Amino acid sequence: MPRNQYDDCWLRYDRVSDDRRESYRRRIKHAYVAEESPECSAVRDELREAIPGLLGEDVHLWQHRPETVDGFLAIGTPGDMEVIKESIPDGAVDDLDDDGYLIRSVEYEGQDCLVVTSGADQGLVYGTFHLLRLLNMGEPIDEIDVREEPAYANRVINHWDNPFRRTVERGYAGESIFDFDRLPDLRDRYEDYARLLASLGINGVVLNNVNTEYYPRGSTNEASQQFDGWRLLESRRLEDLTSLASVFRRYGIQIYLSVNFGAPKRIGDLDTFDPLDEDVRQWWREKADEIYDLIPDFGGFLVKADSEGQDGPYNYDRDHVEGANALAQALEPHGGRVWWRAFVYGSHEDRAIQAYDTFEPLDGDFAENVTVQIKNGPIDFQPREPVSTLFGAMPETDLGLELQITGEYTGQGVHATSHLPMWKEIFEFDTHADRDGSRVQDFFRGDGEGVVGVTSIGEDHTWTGHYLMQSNLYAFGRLIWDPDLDAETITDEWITQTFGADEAVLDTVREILLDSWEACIDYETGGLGLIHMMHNGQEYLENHYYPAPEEWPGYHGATEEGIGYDRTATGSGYAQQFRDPVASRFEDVETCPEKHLLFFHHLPWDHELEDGTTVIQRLYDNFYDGVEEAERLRDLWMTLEGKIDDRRFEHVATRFDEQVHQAEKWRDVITGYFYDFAEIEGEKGRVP
Ligand code: GCV
Repeated sequence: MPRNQYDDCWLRYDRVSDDRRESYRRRIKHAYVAEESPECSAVRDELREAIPGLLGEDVHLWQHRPETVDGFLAIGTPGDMEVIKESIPDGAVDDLDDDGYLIRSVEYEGQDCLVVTSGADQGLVYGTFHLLRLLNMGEPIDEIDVREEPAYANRVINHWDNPFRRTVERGYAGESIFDFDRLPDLRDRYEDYARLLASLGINGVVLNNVNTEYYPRGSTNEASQQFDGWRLLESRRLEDLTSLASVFRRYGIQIYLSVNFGAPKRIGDLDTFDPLDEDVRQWWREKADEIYDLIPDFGGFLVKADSEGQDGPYNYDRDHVEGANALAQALEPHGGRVWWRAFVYGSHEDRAIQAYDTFEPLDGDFAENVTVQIKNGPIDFQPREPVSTLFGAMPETDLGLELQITGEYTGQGVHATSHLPMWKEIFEFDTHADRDGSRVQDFFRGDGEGVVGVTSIGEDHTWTGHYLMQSNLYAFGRLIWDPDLDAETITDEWITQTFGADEAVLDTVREILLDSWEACIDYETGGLGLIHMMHNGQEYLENHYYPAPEEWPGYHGATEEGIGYDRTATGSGYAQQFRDPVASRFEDVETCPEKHLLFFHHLPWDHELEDGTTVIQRLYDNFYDGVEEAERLRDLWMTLEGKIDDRRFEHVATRFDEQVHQAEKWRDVITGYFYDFAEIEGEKGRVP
């Protein structure tokens, strides 16, 4: 049973099998944990939580090295403990990152021990969670020798939570977990959330939505404003945040805020927010000083500027460098960082080319503590997009990759869509840009760089609105700790910790998750690179769920002659923003991969693909196959009845029915829409 009214996710700590229990007991029933830091107190709490569940008995936590017991677990830095200093070779810890750690089974003065060590307390938290993951999965620990460091220095979650209203933009799991109005009062849920994140190695959380202001369509009236995250920079709100920061601090997680570029005017008493105005710059400096007095380990600011109604430097004819650097100079004395988003619109008819056009010329001009945060694709988290052309194009700038954990366009937490295969595809993509490796995953490894994920967390008892979608949060954290982990390994880890070790459950859930993304691509887009065919409803927070290709003719380009968007040199030129050989591969219709074909090319409906099938027939086929695949995944889930608890079984089963229903709807609406243009019947009865 979960210890709270909400789910434990992968930190279930269920009783291990009897044979494992004996070997675990020998080294873990007693634990000796360094005393000093907040992180070490979190480690102790986690052991108190985990070990009784796993072993069925309490752990004995020692303040001093236990001499009278047979074996024990020691967690600390070499400086903390003699046992570690003596059992880990000199220097083994010194060359680790602060977040890195070692886990070793050692013999110490005739005792069977287990050591978790690091050069810094932060690494001890990660090392402990790693060990607990092994126990949760029933892995052997008698001959264990682990050395780990994260691939990226910054591993950050972005919340799109709207303070004081408790809504979450593109969140599908109920209200925001953050009750900003009641801070400094804390909720149990904050700590459990921090535990979940730390167990994955996440080290930063942006607490609020990048949209810090929002007016309903057609209105600019202050009183009608619906989002007011900008208020978090008010002095009394900052004071409230100190308690939340202290919860995350214990787990080595820094907090950040999304800030409104117009804050000097909105919150301060200035009549301008021009980034080159000295009073404005001073205002930001004083604000930063105030924040760091309260929260010394504050991470920094995230900014969405000059995009979708947010204020920015363009208000004063300044550019993004001038805007970002004004905030950066204020944070710099405190070690803080500005994460400046590259998600911008502009005058171009093709939105895809905008970010590159805007940001690439600015390479080298951003301050050292600015990171340009770039979505994985040039449009907006569509089920599949080619990667952003900015990756590899700004060698003199710190870059951050923004991924979406929540599923704005992949079923909105109702459909079981694993994003992990998509992320692997993105990470592995070879840009042929000149750096120490040219895959997308190679561009974020500097100290001021990293990967961020827009989260799906909410008040729902599942945290993510769907039990299976917890896997996306898990996968995000594990992948950005180690991008070389394969999708099967990560998925298996999640399933085993979440549902137990039953082989049938493991095989079935793995198949569902790993096949789910391609299914979603097929039934929502037809699998040839089309995007953006969803309904843009009036309810801002709830739209983008249903199909409505008629609302976006400019994105899919359907006409009586053909379909697709010409992004080659004769069209918008997006293909040309890549380097060769990538540019020429996308440019040429013969070499462009089928999965991106209609993203880059506008083709006649009867254009023949390599196997002789026409474009329209392939679209029909893929939409129909997508629905059949959704049905197959549902049927697979149904085989688990009785093999997992009823609560989770029923919850997912109900959502699968809705998923199949929606998949049919997407198929019928979009194939019907295409048929009206093409007037070509589909083969095999695959016609609307
Ligand atoms: C936070 C898309 C989404 C918006 C989101 C925006 C962004 O437009 O639909 O909800 O706003 O991207 O990433 O800033």
